[in-house]
Order: sequence, then structure tokens, then C-alpha cells
Amino acid sequence: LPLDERLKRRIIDGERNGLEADLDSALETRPALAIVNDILLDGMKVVGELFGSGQMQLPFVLQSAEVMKTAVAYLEPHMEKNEDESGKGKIVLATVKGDVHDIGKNLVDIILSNNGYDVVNIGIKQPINAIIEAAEQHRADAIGMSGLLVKSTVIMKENLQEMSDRGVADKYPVLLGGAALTRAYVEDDLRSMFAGDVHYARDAFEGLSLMDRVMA
Ligand code: B1M
Repeated sequence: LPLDERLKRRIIDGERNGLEADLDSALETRPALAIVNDILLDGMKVVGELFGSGQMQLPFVLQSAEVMKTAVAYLEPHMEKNEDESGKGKIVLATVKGDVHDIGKNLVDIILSNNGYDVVNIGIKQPINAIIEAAEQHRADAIGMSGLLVKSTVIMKENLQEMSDRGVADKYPVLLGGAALTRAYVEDDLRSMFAGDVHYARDAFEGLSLMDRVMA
């Protein structure tokens, strides 16, 4: 198989033997982020499709996710860092209550950290209390919530309600992302019920441009 195909297959098959060597070869011809975006994420997409259609069982999805994480960790030191920019602002990042998916959230962490933001990544399955507490404790400028389950889109709505109820809605602009969300849901439904500022980020790069806008 050609290199790109082989790397994609490694994600789909959850095969990590020889992963680093293939990543090294890929790094000779293109930037680390392009490898993630153009090849590895494609592989994860196929995993999602196979799992969704019952052609792949959960333990294999987990293996694919592990290979994905290993690959991203290997590539991370090669990613472009914007050294001139730092201290642009601080964001608390979390995957919402009941949701364990964190590959996307961790990519957002990498992109924001490499571009001048302080990221307080508090992990997965975080209830809104813990998110608000972290924001207060670290004096964050914004809150970012990730969630991939359809259920998580409902949790996000409850979280925004809780922020409004606790009077911190206008203190922290909120960024939301994850596969089950849609722009319309965030910008129409959630925005109309939230007393603060809430944005939808389709991917980590939109997360970065939104942070740049929010902090401007
Ligand atoms: Co799960 N899973 N999973 N899973 N999993 C999905 C989400 C699913 C769509 C698969 C499917 O059925 N086709 C489905 C959800 C269906 C639904 O809700 N209707 C699903 C399911 C059902 C489940 C379980 C319930 C399965 C079970 O137990 N029977 C279970 C849930 C556990 C739980 O959360 N309580 C489960 C478990 C798992 C694994 C543990 C095996 C593993 C996760 C490992 C891990 O993350 N550490 C896993 C995986 C890998 C997936 C799929 C296949 C891939 C997700 C992924 O990492 N994508 C996924 C299929 C899919 O998403 N279509 C699926 C790559 C990642 C980079 O994309 O996170 O979307 P994503 O991030 C993107 C953007 O969304 C955005 O930026 C990133 C790109 O730049 N983004 C943000 C994300 N967060 C952001 C935050 C921002 C800004 C942008 O600002 C704050």
C-alpha cells in the first residue's frame, strides 16, 4: 500500500507495529498537522462508519483510538508552534458529563496551546460544577466543552442553563464542539436560551479562530 493508505489502515485496523516509522516517512513530505487532518482523521471517520453500521465491535474501536492517540502524541513535537504569541488567554477544556470521547478535545488543546493560549484540560466526564470550578480557580477567560454523543448535546444545553442560573453566563464565553452537534443547534437553539456568548466550532481550527475573536 502507498504510505498514506497504509497510515490510514493502521488507524482502521488498530495496528501500531511500525507506526512510528511510517509517521517519520510521512513527516519528510508534509507537516505534522496535515498528516493528522488529511490521513489519520480520515481513518477515524471510517472507524466511525464501520462501528455505526455494526461491522466493527467496540474493542476494535478502542484499539483504533489508542493508535490514533499514539500517532498524535508522536506527531505533536513536530507541530508548528507560534512562538511569538503567548498569554493570549486562558480556556478550561472538558469533555462533558457521561462522555469519554477525548481525541477531538485533545486536538483542540494542542492547537490552542501551540497558538498562544493557556489550556486547562480537565479531562473527560466532567460535570458542569467541576467545569465552572476550574474556570473560577484558574481565572479562565473562556470555557470549552466537547462531547460526541447525541446525549451530550442535551447535557451541553443543561450546562448552559446551569451557568445562567449561577450567574456566570456572561463571565465565560463558551465554545462547543463535537460530532453530534450542529451549527444550527448551537447558533439557533442554544444561543437563544443562553444569557452569555456561545459558539460552535466545527473543528480545532475554528476553535482557534473563535478564541482569537472572543479574546480580541
Ligand atoms: Co464512540 N461513539 N462510543 N467511542 N466513537 C461515536 C461518537 C459514534 C458516533 C459511533 C457510531 O455509532 N458511529 C457513537 C455515538 C452515537 C450517538 O450518540 N448517537 C458512539 C458510541 C455509541 C459510543 C458508545 C456508547 C459505545 C458503547 O459503549 N456501546 C461508547 C460511549 C462511551 C461514553 O462516552 N460514555 C463509545 C466509546 C468509544 C471508545 C472509548 C471506544 C472510543 C473513544 C476513545 C477516546 O476518545 N479516548 C470511541 C470512538 C473512537 C468513537 C468514534 C469512532 C471516533 C471519535 C473520534 O475520536 N473522532 C466516533 C465516531 C464519530 O465521531 N463519527 C464514536 C476523531 C476526533 C478528532 O473527532 O472528536 O469529532 P471529534 O473532534 C473533531 C470535531 O468534532 C471538533 O474538532 C475535532 C477535529 O478537529 N471538536 C471540537 C471536538 N470537540 C471540540 C471542542 C471544541 C472545538 C472543536 O471546543 C471546545
